[in-house]
Amino acid sequence: PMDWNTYHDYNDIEAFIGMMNLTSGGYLREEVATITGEGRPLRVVRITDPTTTGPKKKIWIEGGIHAREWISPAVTTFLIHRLVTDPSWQSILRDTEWYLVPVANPDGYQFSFAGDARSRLWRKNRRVNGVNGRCKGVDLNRNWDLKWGVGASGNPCSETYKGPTAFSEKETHGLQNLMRQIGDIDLFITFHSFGQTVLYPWGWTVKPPANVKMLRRVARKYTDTVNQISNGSTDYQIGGSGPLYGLASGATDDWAYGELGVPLSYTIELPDDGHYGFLLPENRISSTVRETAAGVYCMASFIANTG
Ligand code: 0X9
Ligand code: ZN
Repeated sequence: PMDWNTYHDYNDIEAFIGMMNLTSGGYLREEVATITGEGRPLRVVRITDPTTTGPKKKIWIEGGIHAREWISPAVTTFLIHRLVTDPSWQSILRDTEWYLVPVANPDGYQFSFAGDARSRLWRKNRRVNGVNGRCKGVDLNRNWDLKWGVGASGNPCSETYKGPTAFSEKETHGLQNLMRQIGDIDLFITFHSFGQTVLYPWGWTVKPPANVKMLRRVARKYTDTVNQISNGSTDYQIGGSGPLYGLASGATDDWAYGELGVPLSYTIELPDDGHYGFLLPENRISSTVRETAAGVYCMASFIANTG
């Protein structure tokens, strides 16, 4: 069964989704965005209150696009659990529709559980590149079709390999199809680690986006909540991706913002601040997922209550 005191591999997460589906009383619907190169279904769950209809605000949450960032799927699975089982989260489901991708990179994520030091820090998917496939994997967060290629690598051996073409990968291609079908998404968040930052577009340029004021305002709702819940121990910085992390194109957030037109699009770099980095200890999972969920709830209720 699922818990938030240990990290769980993709098999556990799939079993958890199946269980949530059975117990959700029609609140949860499973979709498969694509089948990955290694044959895993890339699962997306939709959660809403099925008894209320009419236009609802749409929230898309992506996790686990980078294999080694294990706290990210911990957060997305915790959000699913809250949305399905916590009575105080039920009312927000009358006005919102959630799409959650617990693990956007199932093959890479599963590989990172192989048990040796080299696989634990894997980032990309597991595509076999070139003729002999000496270097595996495409960085799925450099493969989306917005200014594809800027600040990304053309070398298959690089950690930030952009792939042979934009959307060359089953994962990104399948996810963008589903996102386009769903259409007018109001809030997009992708969870990464580490660094404790809330990043908004753009990643491909240092120029600020048109609605930067609003982007910062809604980011503050998240950071203020997390700060409060954690008694001041988890503090986040807010800024543009390009200025704060360096130019990098082909990420989901820029595509959602620039191509799909999602007005509020964020990359949240989860704890910690760099001491443990990707190897956040298991005894930090529980507090991290709790404070993160509170921050997301605050953003979501703001969305639910505006125009
Ligand atoms: O570089 C990335 O893909 C993200 N950082 S990470 O350390 N988790 O790899 C940041 C992505 C920020 N967004 C854009 N550059 N568009
Ligand atoms: Zn990442």
